[in-house]
Amino acid sequence: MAANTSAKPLSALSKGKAKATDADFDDLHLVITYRHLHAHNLGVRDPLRVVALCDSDAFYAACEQIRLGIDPSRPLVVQQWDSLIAVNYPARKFGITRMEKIKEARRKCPELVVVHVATYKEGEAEPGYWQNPDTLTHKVSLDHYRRESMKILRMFQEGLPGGEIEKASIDEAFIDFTRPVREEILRRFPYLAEVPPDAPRGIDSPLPNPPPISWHGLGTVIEVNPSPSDTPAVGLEGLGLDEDDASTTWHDVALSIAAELMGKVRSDVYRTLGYSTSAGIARNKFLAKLTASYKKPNSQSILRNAAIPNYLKPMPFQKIRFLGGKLGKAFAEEYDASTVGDLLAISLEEMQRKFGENSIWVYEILRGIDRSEVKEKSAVNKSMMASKNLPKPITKTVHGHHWIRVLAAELALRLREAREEISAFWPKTLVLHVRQGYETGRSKQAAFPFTRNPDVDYIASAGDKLWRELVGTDTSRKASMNITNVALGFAGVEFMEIGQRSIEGFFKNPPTMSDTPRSPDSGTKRKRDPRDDPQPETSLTRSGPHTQQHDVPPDEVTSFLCGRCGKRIALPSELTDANVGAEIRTEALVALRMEHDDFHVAQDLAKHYSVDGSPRKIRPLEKPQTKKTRRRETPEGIAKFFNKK
Ligand code: TTP
Ligand code: CA
Ligand code: CA
Repeated sequence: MAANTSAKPLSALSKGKAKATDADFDDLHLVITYRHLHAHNLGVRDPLRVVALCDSDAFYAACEQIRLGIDPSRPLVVQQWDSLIAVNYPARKFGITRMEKIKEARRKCPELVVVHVATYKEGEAEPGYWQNPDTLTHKVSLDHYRRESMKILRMFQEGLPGGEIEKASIDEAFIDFTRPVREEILRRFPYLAEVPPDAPRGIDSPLPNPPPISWHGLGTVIEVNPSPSDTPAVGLEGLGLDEDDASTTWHDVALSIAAELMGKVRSDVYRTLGYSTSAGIARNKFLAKLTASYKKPNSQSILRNAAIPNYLKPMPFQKIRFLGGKLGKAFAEEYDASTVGDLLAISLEEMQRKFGENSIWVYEILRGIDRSEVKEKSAVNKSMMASKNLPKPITKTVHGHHWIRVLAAELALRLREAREEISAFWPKTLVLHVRQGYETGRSKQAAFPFTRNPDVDYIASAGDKLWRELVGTDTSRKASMNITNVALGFAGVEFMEIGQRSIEGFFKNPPTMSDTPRSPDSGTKRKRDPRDDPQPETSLTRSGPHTQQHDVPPDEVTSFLCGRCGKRIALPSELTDANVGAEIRTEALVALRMEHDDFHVAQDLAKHYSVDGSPRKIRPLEKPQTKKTRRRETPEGIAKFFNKK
């Protein structure tokens, strides 16, 4: 496919309101000009934009394998209670999956190494790998994984100066390579720095033809015209494919440079820390994420623009995030379609007539268009929260102390680590949140006075005080207490200006705080992969003054608080960009809630068949709640596919 000359004006592309044309994937063939190359602020409209998603392979399993110094070729799984949460690749060869029970996994592979995830236990300041941890008394600790994850992220940050990096979950990050790659293009091809005097359209002239690219050693280049039987196993890795025909574009050059940089930092991570990773490199976040799973483990794949159509067309569209639920089903039924290709025949007008204005989002994603930005998340806005879903609810106030201590141990550890990282880090407020049954929960907060030694005892005693205030001390009362979740956390993190005033001095005049008790989640939003942490453990990210220009307005709802697990579930960052309409977000949020509810059902089922042989009652699905979203009227358009049972 030669780069054609039917360039679409950038403005049309940026608004996302471009009229549908017959030529799908039109914007893939944008002619790249000197203006594009020399501009520094095209953002998501940049035709030289390159984004990667790098995900660690079998992450928790790798963390344990490395921690224990186990031979990486040995099959290993990570267990949480009686389920598996991570399975390394050698274990996958035995057909073991995350869905399995431990017993079944051991049956498939008798030499399986099984490591139970670390847990907090009352009376211990540190999480540990105890014998027979029990969900009735212990709490999962993901601290080790979080720490290892930070080490990897730091290597990315150090190894990729100039690249914007967004931590997307505990084991993955998006990297925007656009800026460093542009610099490298100008360094390698200095003749591009000046517009030639004879260029026909001045700065708007197309760049000269790019040089041929040797993809050798850069990863698996997804084929432009794959034969139907093509699988990743017969990719083009190592073939030194020289796409020196007319189809090579400057965007391919950009991808190849990003692949070089990504490959280098991946191998540094592997050599230094031992973690193998898989990356996808493409023109935007959506495609980078898809491409990252093209070939795993320990691999990177590159999706050239020219390869996008044939890569997407055979893909079952219901695999795309947010098209997996009722909306996807409705599309499938309405158009008798199953693949992306099937839906490409549907015009934007037709889609919008049937599914509402907002279906432009679907229309675009099917064509590989995603304008969400890679946004570095500032550590400055962090607060932290430890939470435990109680399989055995608390029915007596005196039983709160056990969990307060367990949660306090986690907070003490995390606070200590945060302070090792940033010594000026100090939380202003301690928050306690409890939930009974399906209620949203109640919370109480208090100033958290500074101490040099914020240990378990210190935090637990402040937590106990909040508990007494929130839950009461009345042991005689025949209160029908049924607390199913307890969360203790820090909010309102301060960064003390050490040097300007002493630490103690700082706290003599504590900043005034709102007296209104509020949920630890109100006014917060965070990004997380809800699957990354099946144990309801929450860490909040507050949107403060650092909120980026393109973020949605702070008062807009971009997340919800799950009434079951107390977790705040947030929209993926692709959807929190202001360019994405508020309506889409509302709908996506409802979809997300359904997805999350499904996750609980799966967990309930797993519990139901627990090895202790006592089938437990499966709770009914919570009705998807729309009241937290801003939309009050009956949802129209694609929304109705998300919130009707
Ligand atoms: P994933 O990246 O989804 O999976 P993975 O890293 O184990 O394997 P892959 O090589 O296929 O990427 O999740 C990262 C970690 O998050 C995983 O190691 C364990 C945790 N996790 C859970 O605890 N529960 C879950 O349901 C999922 C999906 C992940
Ligand atoms: Ca992973
Ligand atoms: Ca992941």
